Amino acid sequence: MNRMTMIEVKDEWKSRAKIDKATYDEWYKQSIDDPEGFWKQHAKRIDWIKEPTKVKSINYTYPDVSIKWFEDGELNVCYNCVDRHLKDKGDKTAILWEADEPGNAQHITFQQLHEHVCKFANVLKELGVQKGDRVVIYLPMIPQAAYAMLACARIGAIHSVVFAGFSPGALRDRVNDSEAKVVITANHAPRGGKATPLKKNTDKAFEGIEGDVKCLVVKRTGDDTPMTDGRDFWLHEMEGKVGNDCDCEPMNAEDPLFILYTSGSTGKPKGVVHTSGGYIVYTSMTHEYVFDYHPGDIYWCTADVGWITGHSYIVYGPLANGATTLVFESTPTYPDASRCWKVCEEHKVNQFYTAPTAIRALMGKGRKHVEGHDLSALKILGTVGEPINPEAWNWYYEEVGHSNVPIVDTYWQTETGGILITPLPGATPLKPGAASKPFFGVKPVILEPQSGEVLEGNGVEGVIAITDSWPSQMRTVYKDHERFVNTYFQQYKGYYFTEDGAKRDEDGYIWITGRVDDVINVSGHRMGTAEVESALVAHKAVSEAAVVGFPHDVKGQGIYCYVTLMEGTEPSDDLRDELIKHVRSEIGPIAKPDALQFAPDMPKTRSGKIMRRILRKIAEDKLDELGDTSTLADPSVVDHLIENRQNKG
Ligand code: 6R9
Repeated sequence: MNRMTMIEVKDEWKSRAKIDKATYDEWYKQSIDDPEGFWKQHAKRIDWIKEPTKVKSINYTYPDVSIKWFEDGELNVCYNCVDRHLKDKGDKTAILWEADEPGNAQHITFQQLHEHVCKFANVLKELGVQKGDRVVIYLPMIPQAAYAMLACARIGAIHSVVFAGFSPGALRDRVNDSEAKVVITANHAPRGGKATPLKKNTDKAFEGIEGDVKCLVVKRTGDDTPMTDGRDFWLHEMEGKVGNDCDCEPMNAEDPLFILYTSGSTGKPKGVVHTSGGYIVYTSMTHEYVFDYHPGDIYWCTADVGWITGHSYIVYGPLANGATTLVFESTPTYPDASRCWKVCEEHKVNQFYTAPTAIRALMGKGRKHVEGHDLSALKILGTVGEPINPEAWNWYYEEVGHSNVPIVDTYWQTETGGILITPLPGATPLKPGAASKPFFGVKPVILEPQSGEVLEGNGVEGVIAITDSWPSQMRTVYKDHERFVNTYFQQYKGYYFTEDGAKRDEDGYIWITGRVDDVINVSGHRMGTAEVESALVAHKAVSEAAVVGFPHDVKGQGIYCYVTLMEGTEPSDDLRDELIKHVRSEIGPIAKPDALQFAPDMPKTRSGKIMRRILRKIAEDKLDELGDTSTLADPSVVDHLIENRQNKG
């Protein structure tokens, strides 16, 4: 990589930042040389009921993997996010809610947050929820989503948030897998001027939900929704029946805080389990230093609470720090592409954290939407979710930050709970497109993909793995520890394997090159190709399906499907539309294929394995990179596929 593209840390950034280069170097060294001492010290940022005496006990030896942090400590995460701020920040805004329709913002103070969360927690108890029970949260971006999460944390229930854009089928599977007691939803979910009938989706999911599961409904709009007696309860009615006080349940540091399902390369989505102590230490600490959060700052992360970014950097990290966190119900393009900048101007947003796909979409709408807005309060810009192309990075830096605001390109995963690799605004010279440097306590290595050998030094490329643990690492796959161990610890022994490719350049900067498994990244959302394939083959017309990603200007990657039809079924445009709609309704709008090609035959090896490499190259129009096709059972299949390539929209 060209050293010329490096942007030095400006004096202004240095002078306001909590961590300068010398501090970064010193703390990083300490965190690696003496992790016990380092994390014992930094665990003090949290209020413990019983301070931990043990810091870490980690075993990465396959297959006996076990990860524990602060294991004899006791705390309550909700207390740390709410109660402990009441004394000196009670009247300060905790949640700044920006509703779908502009001009309807609401400020919820820490005092009010406390009242809402206590009531909510009492309602859950009234519905029979106890410590350790699972609660599914299927809500749009409304304050009640945060109340619900914090209420669970308060009483020791384990929440599982399901993205409100997911289909009834996806909701049903997650409720059943986690054996939840309650599903929390809203009657309607307004977004971008349209309202999704969320409760209706939930009703559909309930047709396949096993056991005695209750449904708690938030009245977001005036619209009515049918309620089932004995199963469905309005939140506002229940709140009228319960008291205002609710004690915080003392939790062990290793008690689960939440489950969050995420896509993998095989099978069903995995229930990623995060626990209490290490998670809140690490998310609050990264939030403070990566975003250089200072008391009084207005912090905005545009993610959805349905994803890990919403958990760690809208709700838990910021609130544990007593920050004002902006919760955004709408989309960056509603009512037009200036929405984000209007919100930044109106609320004097200091930190703005979004995804490359949003930046590319806004860039595509032109600079006129940014121009003329007073963005002078912005101190930090952030990105997450996928590699950011330098063009989008430069646009963000120049048009939004006026070349005066550092960008933190934060690399991490659902599994890692918090940010692993990122520049720090006062310490790290910036390179457009590079996730840059490890956060404290994180020891990344680049491995040679085949041999697993560690590639030392700079100027190397391979896959990225992490030596040793950090406090917010996932602990297990819900009800399937073996899957956890096999997915992340089997291939490269002694390391946590991220399933991402990466390089370390001549300056020691880390660049993430993307997934090396069958996961594609659509608008920053992880999608297992296997999930889309199984949705397709669930349709009666389909006998076989293969799904690959291709580069997409706005979404990062798009979804390209190859479909073999059942004997006697004729391909047609109508059937193509029907299959695309089918995937959309089976999984959700984010899984809608961008192209679907009928393939009478798939390119297969003689042992019957579909050669996805070839399908990928065809979808990418890289016909000169098809490579060796001689091992195919029938090489002529490829010509047919090339001739019938589909327009990718
Ligand atoms: C937080 C989140 C994780 C996958 C990850 C990687 C990609 C995330 C990135 C990035 C390059 C960044 N990813 N941040 N790639 N640069 N700054 O996104 O979690 O939804 O689990 O996705 O996203 O491929 O493995 P999750």
